[in-house]
Amino acid sequence: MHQKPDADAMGSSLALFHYLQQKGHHATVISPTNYPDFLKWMPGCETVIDFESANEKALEAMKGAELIFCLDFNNIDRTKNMAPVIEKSPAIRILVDHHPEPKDQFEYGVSDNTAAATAQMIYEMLYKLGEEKYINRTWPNVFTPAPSPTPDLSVSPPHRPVYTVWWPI
Ligand SMILES: [Mn+2]
Repeated sequence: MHQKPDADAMGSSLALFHYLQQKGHHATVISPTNYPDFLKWMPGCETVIDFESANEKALEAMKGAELIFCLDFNNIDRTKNMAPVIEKSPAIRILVDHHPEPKDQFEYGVSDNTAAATAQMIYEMLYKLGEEKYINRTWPNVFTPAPSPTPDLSVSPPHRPVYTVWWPI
């Protein structure tokens, strides 16, 4: 996720985290910087490592990574001090993002500036993979509108479906 993460950066990252965990993978979410208190309600937020305040722990987690998912940014520079570590890592970098004009810095990925949010792309990706059964209450409410919506929201075409995810209570 990008530095000073917003609800979409944090929500999409935690959503993918919960999915990967349920599939038996070892996943760690690292934020390049601290994040605002209003995001701390999201399930799993307490496990997020702040690259600046817990630098050694973050570097240790990145050292063994086989894949680095780059969510909600189009340029590694947006990860501030984490950027050189991501760039030098032997791990495969996978982009999932809705900002226009992604840099050629990722081995794989999907960039879709018609999506209202990266979280929407994560949902669609899992749905298309037939993995929607893993979307459950461990997920943060990834479709909560960000308090400060990005300008990209205004370019989303009106026909693009926006989902409401329900689960039994
Ligand atoms: Mn964002």
